[in-house]
Amino acid sequence: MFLDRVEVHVQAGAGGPGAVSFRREKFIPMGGPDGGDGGRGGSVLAVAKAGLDTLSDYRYRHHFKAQSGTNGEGNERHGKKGEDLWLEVPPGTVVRELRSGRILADLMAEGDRTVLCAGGRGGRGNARFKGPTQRAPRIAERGEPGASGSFVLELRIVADVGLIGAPNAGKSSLLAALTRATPKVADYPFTTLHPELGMLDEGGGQALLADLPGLIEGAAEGRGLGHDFLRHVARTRLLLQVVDVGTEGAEEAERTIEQIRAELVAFDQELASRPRLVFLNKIDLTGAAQVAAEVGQWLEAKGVEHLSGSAASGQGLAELKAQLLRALSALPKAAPLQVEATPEVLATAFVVRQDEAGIRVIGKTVERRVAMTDMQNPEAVQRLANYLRRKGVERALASLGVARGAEVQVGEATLVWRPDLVIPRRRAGKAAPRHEDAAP
Ligand SMILES: Nc1nc2c(ncn2[C@@H]2O[C@H](COP(=O)(O)OP(=O)(O)OP(=O)(O)O)[C@@H](O)[C@H]2O)c(=O)[nH]1
Ligand SMILES: [Mg+2]
Repeated sequence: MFLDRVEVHVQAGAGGPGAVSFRREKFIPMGGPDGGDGGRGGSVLAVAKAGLDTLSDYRYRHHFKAQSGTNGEGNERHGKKGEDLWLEVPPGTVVRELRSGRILADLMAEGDRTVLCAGGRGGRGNARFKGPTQRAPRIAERGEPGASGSFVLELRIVADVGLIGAPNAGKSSLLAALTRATPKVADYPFTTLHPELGMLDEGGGQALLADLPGLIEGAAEGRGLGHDFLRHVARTRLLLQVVDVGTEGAEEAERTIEQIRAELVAFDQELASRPRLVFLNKIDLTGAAQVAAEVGQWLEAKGVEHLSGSAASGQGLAELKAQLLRALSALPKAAPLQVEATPEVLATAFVVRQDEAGIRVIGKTVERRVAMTDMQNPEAVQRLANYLRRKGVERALASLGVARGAEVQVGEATLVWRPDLVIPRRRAGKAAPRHEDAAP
């Protein structure tokens, strides 16, 4: 079942409490403090996973909670980290804060990920409170509570080609003929109830095609089924308008072409300039070739690119495939939506992306913070590292398996990923085991 908008309520794990404990040795009744830190709570993250094309996993389950960290123990044993919880979503999922509706992240490409709620820091054990005046501290911290929040996940399909047209034009038939998808095809309007994807794979070229429900006059105002799905059109690079010239006369077909276009533009002005290719379909039917020729001339005069053929007989499809791939190769990839960060949501306002160009952290605030850091100053770099850790950037990177020494692009800057840099140093002189929950 297709589902393209869900609410989720998310709770990150709490940090475990630090321990109060003293070393016990023979003949020494009370040794020094040795209580370890609590483990960090698990975070809740969202990641775009290829192959998913609906949010239906979230139909019945809306509440998600990551594991808490466990208690620190004596002998400087630190608690275990809570496990992170991953919400897998289809590429093209936009994450919004429920209350404000603000966009936190646009997980457009496979593997894009963001932290929804960061796990709490583990409490420090008493071993860390030892000082010149306090030889036997009996205090330890409790763990920090995990962050919680409510979000809207909204799918906006990212496809290369959007198939649009009136009901019954043959959009689903064409998707089936061009790809391995098996959409429902039937001789009545509104057969397709939700977008369906198919991959066109031809001579080394690839394109993701989205078959959309039929559009009728008034769709932009909510008539028919099309309205809910018009926003999926918005993220396609090329529109393939399918027209039935087998059962419609030339004049009728021309009117339909205009009408569908008017609906798109009424929904989103920007779609007026979206590249468009018209496919005059059902040319196998009697008299259709004549109608196609007439409509073709009319389109020619308007400077609209067009082809004719038949989804049923396969006529003209090789040309259509070639033309689609050629047109796409000249078009830029769709850009992600702008993050609408505010002070309350800054913590989650970034996306980590890994592609041919490398690893990139995208997010206004994070980028600004990096740009403002004086990289020559070790203290400033340390502060930046702490910030990145607090905001969950470090976890998102670690979850990608980013190797030590790898380069990470943040805005204009290139950072060298060194996980140990972000761990604040312990008090000088004491060689304590390194632990991720250590804090100054
Ligand atoms: N003769 C002929 N029939 C076709 C062709 N393409 C589609 N059809 C028929 O037209 C009818 C509608 O086809 P669909 O592919 O379901 O049309 P659609 O545009 O997806 O329709 P909706 O999903 O309802 O908007 C079916 O009966 C198809 O068999 C074609 O090239 N030639
Ligand atoms: Mg259909």
